[in-house]
Amino acid sequence: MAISKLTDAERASLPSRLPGWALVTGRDAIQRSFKFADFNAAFGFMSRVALLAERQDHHPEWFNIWNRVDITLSTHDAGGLSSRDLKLAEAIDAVAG
Ligand code: H2B
Repeated sequence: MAISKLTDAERASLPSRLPGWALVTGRDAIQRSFKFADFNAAFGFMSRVALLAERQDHHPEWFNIWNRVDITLSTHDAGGLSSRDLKLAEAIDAVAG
């Protein structure tokens, strides 16, 4: 079962649907950077995101340095953005509060 990439209409809705996220230059992906009070808060966030990513069977590419977590989302099985990335991004935003 192939996963389809986002349609042009879905892409056009990105800024209003996911205002905190930006398209990655040179790649069909979205990214957002999160900042927390300290490493403990950042890692707690990552732990919660890890659990929901597992539940969705959809996983982030991410980078953490102390209180900062940079997340990139793209669907490897589709070779670009799909609705799975939007669903995960919305869930991540909800976890971040
Ligand atoms: N995560 C992301 N970001 N893209 C995928 O295509 C993907 C994934 N595929 N997590 C899933 C796992 C797939 O490899 C497993 C076998 O369902």
